[in-house]
Amino acid sequence: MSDYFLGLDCSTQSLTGIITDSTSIIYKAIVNFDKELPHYNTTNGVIILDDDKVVHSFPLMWVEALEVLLEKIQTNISMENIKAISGSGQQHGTVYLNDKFANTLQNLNPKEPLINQLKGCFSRATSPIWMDSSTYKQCEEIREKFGGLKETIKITGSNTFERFSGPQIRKFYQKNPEGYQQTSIIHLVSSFMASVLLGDNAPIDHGDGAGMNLMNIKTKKWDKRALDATAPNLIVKLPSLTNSYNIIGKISSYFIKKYGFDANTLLITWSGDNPNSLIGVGLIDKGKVAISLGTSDTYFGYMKNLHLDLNGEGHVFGAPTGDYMSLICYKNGSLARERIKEKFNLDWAKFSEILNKTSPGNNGKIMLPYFFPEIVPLVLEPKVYRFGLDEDDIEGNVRAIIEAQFLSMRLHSEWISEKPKEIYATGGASANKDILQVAADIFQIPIRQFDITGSAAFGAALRSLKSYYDFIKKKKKWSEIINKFLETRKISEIIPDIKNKDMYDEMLNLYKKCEDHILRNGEDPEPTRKKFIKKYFFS
Ligand code: XUL
Repeated sequence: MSDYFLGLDCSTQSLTGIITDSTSIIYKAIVNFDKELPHYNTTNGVIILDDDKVVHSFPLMWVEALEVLLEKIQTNISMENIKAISGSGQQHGTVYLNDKFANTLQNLNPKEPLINQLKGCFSRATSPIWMDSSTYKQCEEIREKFGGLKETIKITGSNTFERFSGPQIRKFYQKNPEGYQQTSIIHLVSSFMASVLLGDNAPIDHGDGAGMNLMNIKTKKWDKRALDATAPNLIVKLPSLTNSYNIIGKISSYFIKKYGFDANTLLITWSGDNPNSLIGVGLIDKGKVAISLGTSDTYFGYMKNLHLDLNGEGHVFGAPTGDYMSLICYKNGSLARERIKEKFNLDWAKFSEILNKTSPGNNGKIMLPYFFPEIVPLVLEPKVYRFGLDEDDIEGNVRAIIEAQFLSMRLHSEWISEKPKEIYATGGASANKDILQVAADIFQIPIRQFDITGSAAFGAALRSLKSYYDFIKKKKKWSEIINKFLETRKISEIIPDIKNKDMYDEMLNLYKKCEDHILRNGEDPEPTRKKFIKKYFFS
């Protein structure tokens, strides 16, 4: 009988489950929220409240999705073979629960669906998620209480960000003090889902905890200054913090009785999707970074020693290995690419064909693609800016959005001092070789493309495998685990075209000028753009 390991990923648009044995992926299932749970009326997994800055989702929908997913898994897999489970959640999202939560979890009835039993446990029906950018005021207030930008970063690993949990909690406390009062515990998406499986309140790990502006990045404990700056009496409403590799208990009897799990199935701490992806793509040493092209686009890397971005655009989180990771996050990821695709009625094949046939550098046509409020650089009012680019120019717009995304990543990742030798690509759009070619050319670094998407769920499965073998005293090194899987996986490498190097070095400077002009009243980029066009496109 093989040992199986289950990794779950509760992301913005779907819940994914990946089951592995100790060398390969055995099974994968997905529940898409919009399609399979249409009664929540979400669009891309979210609902927009009040104005487009307030973006929430339904914690009960995630719970319902868990049951739909487990039914799918149950019909395909022998559940009793699953030795350990871990998981991943979209980062920063907060779930507000009342004093019934723990007791309800401890007494779940396997004959009743989870949602019927849990629906009375919320002190707030919806959860603000990472796409929410409505807490500018709270970010300013908290940063001021910390003593400014640099102090905030030194204490929590990041500037205060609109989507981070601390500012979101402060907003809830200010707007709805009664609701805050009735809240017994505030979970992250990751610790909430882990609690449901555990049948009790689960801890938050150092990876996801660092995305709250509440955890001290050096001591990895809740920071009193941060808690005091955020909301009163917060310490009693937060779960404990723990290492991502800790075993938090065994699966609750509800799941044993209903889905046939073994009573000894171990539950490993859940973490955020980005820390899980770090493991899922195999970033366990220095010199490599990953780009994840999903609902959010992220750029992240493993970090042995703490190195902060004192300019305040990047983040440092705990890594599942117990070390650190760097991260920058973009809201204008796949949803922005889709805006362009839909505007011109293209399918992805046609989109790729255009990318392929248009010239690198786009004849000097540039876009700043803020279809949605942006995190890096901070843009609160969405607007798309075009330089020398007509709104109806299909080819120009297709290339401009992709070039803008990677120029921005190259520009804003410069604080992560070490220049990577290789970039690993993951996320839905990483299946597209033409998009990755643009990335390789802009960074002038080879890009490795993997044959599976779902690196967060996969990373969670690998984390559960590692903790299980550590537990049964058959310790395995991370490299040993990851290399076994890599052997069975098809990986292709996209090589940068060296002849585009100088042009993209100069275009980076031009892109920065465009950004400075729009966002920081910098000088007009037109003269530089004209020179650039003359040098590279009219010879
Ligand atoms: C990271 C971030 C997003 C979410 C959703 O800081 O906000 O990547 O984790 O994927």
